[in-house]
Amino acid sequence: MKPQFYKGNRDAFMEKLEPGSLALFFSGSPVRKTADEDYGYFANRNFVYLTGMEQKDTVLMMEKDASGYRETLFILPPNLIEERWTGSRMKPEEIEAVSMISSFAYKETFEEELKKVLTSGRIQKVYLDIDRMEGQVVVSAADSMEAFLKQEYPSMPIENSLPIMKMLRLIKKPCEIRAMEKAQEITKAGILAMMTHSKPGMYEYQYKAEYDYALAQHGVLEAGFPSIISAGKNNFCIHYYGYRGQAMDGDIVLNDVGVRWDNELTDVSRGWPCNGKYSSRQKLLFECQYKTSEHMFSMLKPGIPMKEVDAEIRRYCFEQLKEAGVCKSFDDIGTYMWHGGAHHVGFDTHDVVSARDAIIQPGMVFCVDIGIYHEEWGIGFRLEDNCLITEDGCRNLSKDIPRTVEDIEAVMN
Ligand SMILES: [Mn+2]
Repeated sequence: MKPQFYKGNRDAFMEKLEPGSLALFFSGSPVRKTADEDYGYFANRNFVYLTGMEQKDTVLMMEKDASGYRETLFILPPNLIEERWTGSRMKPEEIEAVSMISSFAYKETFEEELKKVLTSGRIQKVYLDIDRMEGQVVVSAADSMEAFLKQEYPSMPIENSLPIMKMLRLIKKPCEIRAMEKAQEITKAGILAMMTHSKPGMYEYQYKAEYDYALAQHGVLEAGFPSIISAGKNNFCIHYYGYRGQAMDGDIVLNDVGVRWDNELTDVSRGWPCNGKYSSRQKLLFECQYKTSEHMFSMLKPGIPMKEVDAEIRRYCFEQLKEAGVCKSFDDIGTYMWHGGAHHVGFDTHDVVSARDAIIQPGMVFCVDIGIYHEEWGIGFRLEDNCLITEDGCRNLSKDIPRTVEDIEAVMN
């Protein structure tokens, strides 16, 4: 992504604020795993969306007044000893090249600067990016800052930036779509590697190894999110991460995987027979999925309420299952359809956007995910693609990843 993208995101965010507002965004810090080992560090996505950089312990401060806004990035200072162990820290000129931020200060001065700004009389409210989940254990930097401000500046109103960020992230820009298209190509390589190596007796971890290997060959060193790769009965666990099961002759192998490229994700699912040939029952259910998916792609366009997407998937898929003689009454559809499938994709797999009551608009990207689970027959799979809404319809971004019985059998044999 070009630095103009990140600068544009900051402009768009600050546009929504009134003069007298101060906004703080934190990249976050690594979380300790054990002893002197941390979990893999993952920068806060809203921070990345605004800056394009992922360095830990960094703070973006933006202040709006009547004439516009000014910004400062508080970064870690150079530290030769630390950098010898953990690698070099980004220098201001390197950060400017990715973010177009040109005003810097060292992190150790942040509290002092914050105090100066908050006591200047210019600030009427502070925006923090607060995104808590129920039962959350780890306290984010924004959470800590909220507690600090409530303690030290109890009369200072605090607002949440998250609703604005969710609105901005909802509509994808052309450069985001290009990154997603590249991510789709690599996702395809990963899924094809699993399909073409597939054979009865293969373990789920061997499929996963094929996927990870194919990604690494394209410079993607980590799957976009924890890969779901399951076989046979394990397909009935929707978020399965066991990897120890074995695909036996006649089993379906199911993947639900993604790739992150330039911060944009994919989220694609396919289910194929490990022996390369769908049985008649597998084919019957697969056709119901496929027809439902095609139906959705034919009807999705700007103007439709988002909540109708899942409802229509359910209704249409029921019709297919009824015609196939699998499900007689709509009341029983829950026996075979266990989940909806219209979550947005972007900087996150389950993208943090406000879409609950949204009307479908050009630039949205969401999953069309049709899952059918027939426990009695031992067949469970889903067909999940990524749909970009265009001016007059939509485009299936993952259409080149084999998605019909014929295409899947052709690549496997
Ligand atoms: Mn998925």
